[in-house]
Amino acid sequence: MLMIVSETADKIKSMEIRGAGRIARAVAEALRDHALAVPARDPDVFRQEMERAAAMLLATRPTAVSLPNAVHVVMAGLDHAKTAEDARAGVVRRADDFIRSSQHAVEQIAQFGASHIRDGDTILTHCNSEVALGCIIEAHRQGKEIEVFATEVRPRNQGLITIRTLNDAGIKTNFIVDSAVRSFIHDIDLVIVGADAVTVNGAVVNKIGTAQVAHSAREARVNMIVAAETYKFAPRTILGELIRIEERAGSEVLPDEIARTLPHVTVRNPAFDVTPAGYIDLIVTEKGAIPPQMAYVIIRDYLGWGIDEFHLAFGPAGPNGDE
Ligand code: RUB
Repeated sequence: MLMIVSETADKIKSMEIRGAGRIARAVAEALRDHALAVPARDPDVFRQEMERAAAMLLATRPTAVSLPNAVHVVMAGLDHAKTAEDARAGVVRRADDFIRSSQHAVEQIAQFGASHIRDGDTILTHCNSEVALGCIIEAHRQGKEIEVFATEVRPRNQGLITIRTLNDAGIKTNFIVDSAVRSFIHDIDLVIVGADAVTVNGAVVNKIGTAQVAHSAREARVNMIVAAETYKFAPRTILGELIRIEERAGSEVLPDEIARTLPHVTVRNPAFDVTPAGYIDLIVTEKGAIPPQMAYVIIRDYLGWGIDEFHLAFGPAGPNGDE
């Protein structure tokens, strides 16, 4: 019964499906297809089946907050349903709405983001972000003469996907190793990256190396913008919850046969890092561009989490019991 869901879960774990936006849409699709496949007529049994599927998807990768946000949005289709048919219809409708609005958000951000790119700009991007690339490609489509520097993105080489996409769009692109960012930063007019999570204090969690790129950009006074749909903002950071940074197998960095010969060496392989709000000029969302310090407003107004829910969930003392 969980076939569809476990296939999607495996693809997310193996990174066949990757990138925070694509992961979110795949999860919504899997929950929708699962809802349609579950024969349950009893609403409680149907709910349990859906909760099992949601748990399986949530356990795939820990960092991209678009995943739990998509699950939350779709599973809300079960609320107030008196019959399994109502619950099924609620899940399907919410999943379809989520997928549609996610695609619309990507297009909208491309428009807003492109307006921050000037004719003649040289742009640096890191990793492979659908929305960041959307901004760059839209600027090119508008006829702006642009050039891109794209990093390799060790250890998984997502930069290869990026340069293929840029090449296919006919955009002049330079491919560099991650450690060359500092050497080229004075040739760059604007840095654009995506996000896996944006916390309530405006910090951005994105592919490992983003924080180093941001540091170089700040030192060279190059602006850095982050392209992120509102469902990449992390509501639970209001409650003090931290974003978990995924640490992946050391074999992605150093082959096991070499690692075995080095018993005193431990390979560390965090997949993401945190760029503080102070290094980011703007976050471009589908609702418009905001300074990172306004992240709380997005969480409250567009994800429906505010200080009231915080009090409802934990009482005025907050999650740790401190006033
Ligand atoms: C992908 C990554 C991307 C964000 C945003 O990491 O860090 O920059 O997910 O991507 P991984 P998008 O390859 O480990 O999933 O804009 O496509 O959602």
